[in-house]
Amino acid sequence: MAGALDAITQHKGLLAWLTEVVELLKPDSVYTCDGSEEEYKYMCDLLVEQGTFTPLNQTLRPDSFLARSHPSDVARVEDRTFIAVADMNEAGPTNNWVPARDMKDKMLRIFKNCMEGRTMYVIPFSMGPVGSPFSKIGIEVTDSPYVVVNMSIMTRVGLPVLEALGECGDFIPCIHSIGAPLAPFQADVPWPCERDPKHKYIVHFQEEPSIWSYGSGYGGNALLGKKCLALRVASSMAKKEGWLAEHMLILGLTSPEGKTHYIAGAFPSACGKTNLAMMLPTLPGWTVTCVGDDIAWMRLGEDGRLYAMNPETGFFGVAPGTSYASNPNAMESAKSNTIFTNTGLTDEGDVWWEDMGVAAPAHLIDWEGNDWTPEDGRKAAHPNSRFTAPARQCPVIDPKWQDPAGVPISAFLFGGRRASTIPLVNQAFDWEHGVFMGSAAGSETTAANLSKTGVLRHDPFAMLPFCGYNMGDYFSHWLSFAGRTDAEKLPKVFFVNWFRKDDDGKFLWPGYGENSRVLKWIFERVEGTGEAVETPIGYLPAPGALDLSGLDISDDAMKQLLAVEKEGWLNEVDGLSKYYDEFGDRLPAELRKQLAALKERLG
Ligand code: GTP
Ligand code: SPV
Ligand code: MN
Repeated sequence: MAGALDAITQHKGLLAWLTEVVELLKPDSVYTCDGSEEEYKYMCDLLVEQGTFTPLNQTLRPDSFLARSHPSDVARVEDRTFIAVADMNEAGPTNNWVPARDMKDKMLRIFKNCMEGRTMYVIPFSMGPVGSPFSKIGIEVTDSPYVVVNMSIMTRVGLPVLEALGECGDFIPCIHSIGAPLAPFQADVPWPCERDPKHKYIVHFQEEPSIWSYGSGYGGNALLGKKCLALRVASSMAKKEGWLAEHMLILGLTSPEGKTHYIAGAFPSACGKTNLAMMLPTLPGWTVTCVGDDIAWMRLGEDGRLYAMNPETGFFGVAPGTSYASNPNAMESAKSNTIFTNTGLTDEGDVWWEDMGVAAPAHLIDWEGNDWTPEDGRKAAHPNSRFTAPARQCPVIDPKWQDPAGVPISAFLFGGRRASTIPLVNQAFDWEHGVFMGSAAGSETTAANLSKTGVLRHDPFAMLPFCGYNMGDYFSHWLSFAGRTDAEKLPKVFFVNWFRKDDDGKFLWPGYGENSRVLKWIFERVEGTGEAVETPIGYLPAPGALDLSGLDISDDAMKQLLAVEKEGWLNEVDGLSKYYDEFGDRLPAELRKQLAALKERLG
């Protein structure tokens, strides 16, 4: 356990970097994580002692804990997230660009002495199976034990990673601080962090690469393997190396005949990835297995197909809305060994959140630590409250979920929250049209980031907050796959929308397990058996092609869900045309061509 690092690794680069970091951050002590079970328990005990963790009822929720964050620190901070490179055009119009050199100077000032009075934890972690040539190793230093235990669930942590690194392997330095040094004898608080939003920084030095995150202890701001490394840094490496790092779930869909196709889907934050990734199909005989719920790393295999792997080992899932009715496999995954953050706490010592499928208790402690009763009208759980659960606990985890080679992808889904216009499902004519569809994606914003919720924004490929380089170049990168393999080996592309609403603001489609009906049609399209009609926007299910057996839904609702509304689509075209302007000459000509062709088809 907490051994001196030079007794554990002979990696000179790592030791030199850590010496520099300690000099800069001035922690009281340094602890290197070995990734053992004893260590995890020790850290949980420490968090209980410090008041960050409340142990949950051992019978109801074994080996699980609740953390309440500071109310200023409840989600990702997109406007404090930066891409630091020399040339602004390499970050592109969708990122907050900062000149790398200036930002490095600033970071060196801000991080100076920021760990005084605290322990610095060194977390060696691997995104992807330890030792696989496709995995990436990071070393996160952090002053948050909460981050240590969450990283232990979400990634592969500890000595095996240092072993794989050897004496000269590459690693991505990740520096994290909550930005709350402790003076001698100063009492700590349960969730120390920088409270002024303008003093938080999530910075990616893409040219090195390295990650510097200051001020927040929450989710993607602080668990640096996830959005920072596995998406922003990895997407930029992937562009150079010819692969893809995407904000996508990966699922296996098996037909009653026993045939499996793997599907990857990109939906923006809090738009249904975890739910789809482990859904329980309502259609008899169909099964879904989960490879991953948030991030997919993909590369072309020797056979010319795209293979996807999940670089993570856990789920950091949205709690509200998760119930045995909507997502039983998530409920089972979070039954034990789980960290809950910002949910309610019942008098029995279990967690509770809105739409958990359990009646609200007469009294509980809400996410801010206050007494709560149903009459209060406030939410008991924060809308972005989360569970951190080990993927291995998912009852439908796919047998190949840790296979370093990944799984072959047959179909891509793009989507988002769209109350109008966008139909339930729609298939692209070909790869280029599919890339166009991905680029055209948009969604109403959610509580997963600190900005305003419910605002419609463009979110190409659900990567708006996560693409670590110029989005125009990203589009070109996606298009380039057509020239690198046979067209028929590339996944078929579909656009889905579970969030269409009627005039009263109610969802038209039941969603969740019923989405299996849409997956079945997609499976059949991949197999070449599903019936479709050609429309100006793509292929839609032919009448009767969508299996609605046993589903109580009106003809009128289905008509709306599968309509191609000319007015709405012309609006989309206009909006997209203006959006494309932002990319200037970095926008691939192919996408303009696709947009013009869509406009023409709409007539
Ligand atoms: P991140 O972890 O932020 O990337 O989110 P995610 O894309 O994994 O979203 P998740 O599956 O956690 O769903 C977010 C919210 O959308 C939850 O409150 C779900 O209940 C709700 N949701 C998910 N799927 C559906 C669906 O098919 N229909 C409807 N109406 N709501 C859904
Ligand atoms: C998201 O916001 O897309 C998440 C949650 O998956 S977080 O890890 O906080 O980024
Ligand atoms: Mn996500």
